[in-house]
Amino acid sequence: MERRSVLKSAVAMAAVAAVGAGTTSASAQEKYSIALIPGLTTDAFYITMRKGAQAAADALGAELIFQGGPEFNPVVQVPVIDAIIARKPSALLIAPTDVTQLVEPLRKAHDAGIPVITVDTFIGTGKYQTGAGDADFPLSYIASDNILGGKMAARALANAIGGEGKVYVSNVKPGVSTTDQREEGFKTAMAEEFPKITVLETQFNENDANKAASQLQAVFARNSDLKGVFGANLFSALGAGNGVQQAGQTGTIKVVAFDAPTSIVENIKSGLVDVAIAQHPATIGYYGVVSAFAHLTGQAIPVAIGTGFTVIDKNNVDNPDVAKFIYSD
Ligand code: T6T
Repeated sequence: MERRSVLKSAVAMAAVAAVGAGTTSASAQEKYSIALIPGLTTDAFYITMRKGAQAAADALGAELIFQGGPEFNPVVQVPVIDAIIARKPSALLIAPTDVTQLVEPLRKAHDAGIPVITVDTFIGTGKYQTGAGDADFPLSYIASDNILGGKMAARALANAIGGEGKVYVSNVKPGVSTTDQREEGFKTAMAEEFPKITVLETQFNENDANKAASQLQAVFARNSDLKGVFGANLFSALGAGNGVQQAGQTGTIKVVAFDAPTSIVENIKSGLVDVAIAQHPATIGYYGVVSAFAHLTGQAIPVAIGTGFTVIDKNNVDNPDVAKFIYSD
C-alpha cells in the first residue's frame, strides 16, 4: 500500500475505534490532549516531528501540546516533564534525552495515570511491556532503526573512501539511545565488512556543532591521512562538515551525515557532504499521535513501530520524491 493510504487508513481505524469504544459519540466525543516533549525545541528534526504530530492531531480532532527545552539535556528536560504532568494531558509522547536519567521522571507520569510513549529515543533497553527491568512501562517506541542507520552510514562512508583508511564518529554523548545505536551499527559494519578501514576514537561534542568542528580539526592535525567522518546526528554532522571546510579539505575528507536539515542540500551539491541519511521525523510524530489516540480509545497498539530512511546524495537531491524528506526549520 502507498504510504499516504497507510497513514489515512491508520487515522480511519483510530477514528472508527473512537466511535466504537462506547465512551464517545460523534456529538459528544472527548477532546484528548496529547503532549509531545522533544529532545530540544530548536532542532529541525523535532520541528519536523511536531508537524507530523500536528497533522495527525488535526485529523483526529485532538489537541497537541508541544513543550520542550532549549538544550538536549536531562537536567533541562526533567522540569518540562514535571510541568506537563501538572497539566494532566491524556497521553505523553516524549523523546527522552538519556536512557537512565529519564526513567524515574517518566515513571511519575505513568504513576499519575498518563500513558507514556517514547518517540525517537528510548529509556532502559527500549523493549517495553515485557515485565523485565524497571523501564518497560512505556506503551510503545516509535523511531528509526538506528542500528541499521549506523550500518548504512558505514557502507556509504566506506564506499566514499574506496574501502580503506582512517575514519571516526562525531557523536553527541554516551547515554543517548539513538546516537549510541548509530555508533554501534557503524562500528559493527566497519568491523565485519571493511577490514581495511580503521575507526579512530569517537569524539563527543555534547550536541554542539562548534565543538564538533574543532574536534574535526584536532583529529586531522593528529592524523593527516584522515579519510572520513560520520556525523551521527544533525549537529555532529553539521559541525564535522564545517570542520572539514575550515581545514580546506572539502571533498578530500569525506563526510556522511545523519539527518537532513535544509543546509544539507547545499552541502551535498558543493561536495562537502557525500551522503545524508534522512530520518522520517514527521512520520514518527504522526504515528505517535495516532498510537496515543488509538490507546486512549481502547485499542491495543504495537509495542514498537519502525519508520524508514531516505538516503540522499548528489544524484537524487533535486528529486522531489527525495527532497520532501529534507527537514523543516
Ligand atoms: O538525530 C536526531 C535524533 O534522532 C537524535 O535522537 C538526536 O539528534 C537529532 O535530533 C538531530 O539533532
